[in-house]
Amino acid sequence: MSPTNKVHLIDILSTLTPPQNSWSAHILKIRCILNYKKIPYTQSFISYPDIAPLLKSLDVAPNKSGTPYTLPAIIHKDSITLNAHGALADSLPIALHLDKIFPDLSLFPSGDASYALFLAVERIMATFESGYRPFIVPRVAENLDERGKVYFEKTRSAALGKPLAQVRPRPEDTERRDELWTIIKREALVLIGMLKGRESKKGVFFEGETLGFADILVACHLAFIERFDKDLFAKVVGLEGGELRALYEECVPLLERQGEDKAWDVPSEN
Ligand SMILES: N[C@@H](CCC(=O)N[C@@H](CS)C(=O)NCC(=O)O)C(=O)O
Repeated sequence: MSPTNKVHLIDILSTLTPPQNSWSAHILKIRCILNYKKIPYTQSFISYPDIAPLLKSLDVAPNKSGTPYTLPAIIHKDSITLNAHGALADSLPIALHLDKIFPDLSLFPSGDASYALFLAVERIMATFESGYRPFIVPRVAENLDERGKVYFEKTRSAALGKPLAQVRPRPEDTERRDELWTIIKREALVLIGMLKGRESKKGVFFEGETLGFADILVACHLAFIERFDKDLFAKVVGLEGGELRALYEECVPLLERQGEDKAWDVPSEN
């Protein structure tokens, strides 16, 4: 199959300045894939409260757990037949789909071994994220459009059981800060050990000189931190010999390159 029409990527609206305006680690994964494989794409940025109405209108199946309707989503009628709109949500299914339809520059350079590596790194990133989230999530709200901010504060405060503004540890709360930093550092050091590899290892990526989906995943989490907390970002990428910084810097063009803007109509909830 050789798809001809462009893939459309739906991203979340924010007040961040392009080209650093894509910020969600989940959505950045798909942006990186589109950019890495040089897949022609269009993009639109929509406000948080419009995500569910839009995905419902596109007949996207709700997620089996967690928030039912989430971004990223792509629309590509040439290759997606799950619904009449050619829409697909959830970053891993989207990544696997794009890798199948656009096989050049595989996301899994060593095949099954790369996929296993990705799953292991994803597990590490989940714990790493539990350490950095309290620093970052309150800052997301501060950088959303007005409707997005109201929605985000309401849903996240309800999920966390306290006002979002109280989630970020205050500068004087050194005990909580140290506790979270211990988690971040412990997980980052595992990644760094993997990136350093054995004595003979060359290249900044897990598998050496060839990028894979595990590298993209790490770069996207680092970008999420970078967008909202430059000090924490500097502390993380400064660990050891700067292995995480080197990986991140190689991925910056993939994180920043933009598709062609294309407005996408969003239905109202009622
Ligand atoms: N498992 C999903 C998670 C995606 C996710 O959590 N997306 C968030 C933005 S980062 C979202 O769209 N949330 C919608 C909402 O909170 O209403 C994936 O990997 O795509």
